[in-house]
Amino acid sequence: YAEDGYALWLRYPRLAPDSTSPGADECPRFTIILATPTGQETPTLALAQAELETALRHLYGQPPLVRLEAVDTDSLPYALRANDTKAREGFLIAPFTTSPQNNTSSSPVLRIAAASDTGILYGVFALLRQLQLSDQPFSNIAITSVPSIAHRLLNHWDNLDGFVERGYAGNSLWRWEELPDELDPRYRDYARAMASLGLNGTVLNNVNADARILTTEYLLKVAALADLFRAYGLRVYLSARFSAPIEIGELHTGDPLATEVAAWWRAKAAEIYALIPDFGGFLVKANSEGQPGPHDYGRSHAEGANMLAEALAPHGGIVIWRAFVYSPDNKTDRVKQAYNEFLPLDGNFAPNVVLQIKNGPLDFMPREPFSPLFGAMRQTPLAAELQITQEYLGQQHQVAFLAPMWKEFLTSETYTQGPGSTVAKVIDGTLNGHPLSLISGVANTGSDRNWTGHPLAQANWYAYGRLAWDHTLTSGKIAHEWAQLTFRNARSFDPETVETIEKLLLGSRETVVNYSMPLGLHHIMATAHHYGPGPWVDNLHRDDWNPTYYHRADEQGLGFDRTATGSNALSQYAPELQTLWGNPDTCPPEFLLWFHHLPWDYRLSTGHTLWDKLCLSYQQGVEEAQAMLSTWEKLAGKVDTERFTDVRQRLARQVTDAITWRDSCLLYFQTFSKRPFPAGVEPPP
Ligand code: GCW
Repeated sequence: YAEDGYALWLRYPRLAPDSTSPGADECPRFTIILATPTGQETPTLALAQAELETALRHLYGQPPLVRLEAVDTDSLPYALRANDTKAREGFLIAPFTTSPQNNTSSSPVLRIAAASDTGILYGVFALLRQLQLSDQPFSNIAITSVPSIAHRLLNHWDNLDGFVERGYAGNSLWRWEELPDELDPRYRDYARAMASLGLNGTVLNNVNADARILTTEYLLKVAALADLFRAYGLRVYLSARFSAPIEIGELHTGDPLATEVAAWWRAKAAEIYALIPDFGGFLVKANSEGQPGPHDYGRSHAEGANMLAEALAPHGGIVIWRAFVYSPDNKTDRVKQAYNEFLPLDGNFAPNVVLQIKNGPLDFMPREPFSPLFGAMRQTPLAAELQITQEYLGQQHQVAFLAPMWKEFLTSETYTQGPGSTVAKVIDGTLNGHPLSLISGVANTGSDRNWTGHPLAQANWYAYGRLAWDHTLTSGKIAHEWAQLTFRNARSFDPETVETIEKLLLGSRETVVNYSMPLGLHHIMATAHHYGPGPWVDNLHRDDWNPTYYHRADEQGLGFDRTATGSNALSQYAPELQTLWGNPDTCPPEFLLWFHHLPWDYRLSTGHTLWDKLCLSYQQGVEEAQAMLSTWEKLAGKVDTERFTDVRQRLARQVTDAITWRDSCLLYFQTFSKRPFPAGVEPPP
């Protein structure tokens, strides 16, 4: 079929016959047992069977025999037996051996067992992935897997008019004007892709929410999607606008402590659950960037969140309250505000509230240290919000594989309970003992035929899903999986092509950092659209939107002093990190200008002056971008023409963009440094 990217990582190319195969080209007919507590056919198990049949027919030329069986839950491994979402969604895949007298066929038998049907579906996708990745014979596959995090969500920033905020792959997938009567077949393909990664939740609408999504008219549309997604284990959530009782109700206030407001939300929750019994809950952006919220009534975030939580609690729903807040009047340092606003509220949130925090304290920059809230707030379940869409990393024009960035974040030490207190353990609930755990990724999907605009950006959706399931996976493993699943060709499998793509992906995010915001620089992109450089003063009304606020270049030097002599944002971290990051000589170079304002002649451990290192970093970024293009060009004839050409064109643009970044930033910063470019740096024209 056409390699237009629509099939994502679910292409199922024909594989060479399994090595257990007796004949050269003949595959044995595999038998797969799906074992659940009831052993009964359900819509989810029907999907699991259909997936196995289609996939194995493509992979081996013959569908398997699939049998349903009841399993005694007590016989499952402990990890799958616990009474929580993680255990219920886990699975076990193991070879099945019958006693010799019962063994009527010599063909291999595998058994997938789980405590829920969704667990089986996830197990089926894991098996299919494994078959395409390893040379293991079918009958040797043995995997037990349980997700690290209970709620694994995509956040769509999709508006009701079809526009996607920070979306670079076409319009929204949701055709609101057609729903609920007409169901685009693409909804199923979306849900199937989500299930293939083990993602179990989707927030359909933008956090800059339109209250109309909560009207009956729209809830019927949402219910149609939820009905379709259910069998895939995918639950629907909605972004709720805090002022909805005024905008779509008949109230004159949205005050969370007013009884009529609480009653309005209780009734709304009841209406939603009558239509969507497994509705996930509300995501709320409050008192941030002009959105309404409890502060409008002199109430706290906790009072706002708890009022909604109380409405959802009887139905089992949760409130996902965002911590992305900053004010125009914040004169000290924007990155300190969320901590200052939320830490005093720790312990005040209802048990079905989770606080959703962006990975860094600023805003999805190419590189940021982790938000200090992850270390500080111990009594509240904390969720990570990652951005899959590349708002600040070249959008759909540039390749930036984000797994290394997310791993950097997840493995960050908070030190709150000594070494090993990683951000990942905060999010999965284990460090602070929270049963509620959640992760969100801001989607990079859209109506483009290949889902993500840039063909290689599919790898970011994939990587997010895989890490949400298992945050211990390495970037290398994820890149390898994705490249192999996505670029393996029928019969003519070429491991070198896969390896080349894998390596290209793995270095790409650092390349983007190097040519755009190296050494801890941040927020120096062009205003509003956030594409390309713009470190200069812009005609903005707000200090905290002005790039000069962040880089603080002057004749003396460059960078934001966040130590005690500056904003002291550093004090929001554990003492170990304050010591490490507080001294420019021990601060890792990648955070240097995040935490320090340093003289142009400051000498780094590499022996370079700050100015020279800055120039060399931008130059390195350009050279790396050029190398990505030439690496890709070597794949001519090895990758299908459609995807080859598409990626080549985008990489060529990425080189031009990298040069623009380097030239703009260096010429601009040179007006302060007044120093020449070091050898090896091509002078900008
Ligand atoms: O990064 C900024 C984006 C806004 C976004 C906001 C947020 C949804 O530029 O487009 O709004 O963050 O995360 O709320």
